[in-house]
Amino acid sequence: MFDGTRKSLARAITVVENNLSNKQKILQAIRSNLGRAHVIGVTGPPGVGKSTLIDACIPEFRALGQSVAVVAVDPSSHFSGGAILGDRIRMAQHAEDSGVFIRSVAARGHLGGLSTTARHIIDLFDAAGWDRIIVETVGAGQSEIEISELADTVVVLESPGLGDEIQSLKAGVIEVADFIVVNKADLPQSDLTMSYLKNSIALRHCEKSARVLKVISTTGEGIPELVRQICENIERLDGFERTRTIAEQNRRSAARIVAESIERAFRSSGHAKIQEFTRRIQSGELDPDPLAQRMVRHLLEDSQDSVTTK
Ligand SMILES: Nc1nc2c(ncn2[C@@H]2O[C@H](COP(=O)(O)OP(=O)(O)O)[C@@H](O)[C@H]2O)c(=O)[nH]1
Ligand SMILES: [Mg+2]
Repeated sequence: MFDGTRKSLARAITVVENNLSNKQKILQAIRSNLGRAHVIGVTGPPGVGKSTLIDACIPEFRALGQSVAVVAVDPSSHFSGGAILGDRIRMAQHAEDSGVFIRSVAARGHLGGLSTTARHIIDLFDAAGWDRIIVETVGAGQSEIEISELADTVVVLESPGLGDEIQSLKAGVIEVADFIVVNKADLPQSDLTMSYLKNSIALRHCEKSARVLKVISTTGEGIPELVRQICENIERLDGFERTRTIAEQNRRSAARIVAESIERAFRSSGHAKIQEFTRRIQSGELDPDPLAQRMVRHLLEDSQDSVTTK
């Protein structure tokens, strides 16, 4: 069973990844041990330097006595190829350290999306007592929002560029970021990019305003300052705000889990009713919008019944 040791952790991850029969039992068993780890989401476009940055941050966290688990979620295409091999080799410098655990996970959903498997693996690390869980995801619009649902601290990476070239300015990204990090500050225009980002943040009047930093991940320049500020953020969140964050995250991820299950049912179910709906939607006979609303109403009445009859 799952006792939190490295070996049983590796085994539990395999169980979760391969959907083996004792998966639910393990997930059930760890439920009461969740919410202790601090999850740091690192996101940004492919090639921006996420893995290099994470790699550079690990020794800083280790120097503070914190254990670090890395969950690297990449589109499946990167897993067979050189890119992920590169990740493994670069991150392998920490391989001997028992306070570091690096795991790559296939993104089975949409590009950069966080698969349910990835979420479960994060939970396993959390339950096993890992202090910091760094999750690398490819920024592709939706994934930044997804990462914000489970990460306590969101780091969005950007490389030097101007205006339209700056990918983190896409809708919603600035709003979820705690830190916007201009990586590759050894390249031209990094200062211009910084001020451009700062101006955009000031104009948005977001609830939380992201801090903008610049680093050179390949040399480690700026990394200690980034880690220091992340730790400050962690301390700030520990306490009332963090409890609220966890409650909020749970609510949002519950909503996503329900939505995903329904979507899955629609995509793959051979159920006659769903086939009928799909056929009528495709023929233009049925509008998905009122159908969805009717289904939600139905669902709520139904679950109300089952709650009250229990
Ligand atoms: N010039 C420069 N290159 C960097 C820096 N950080 C990462 N890179 C390079 O950018 C490429 C992509 O890095 P990687 O970490 O794999 O990006 P990821 O796809 O976001 O994980 C690699 O060739 C890195 O060596 C940096 O600070 N400066
Ligand atoms: Mg990477």
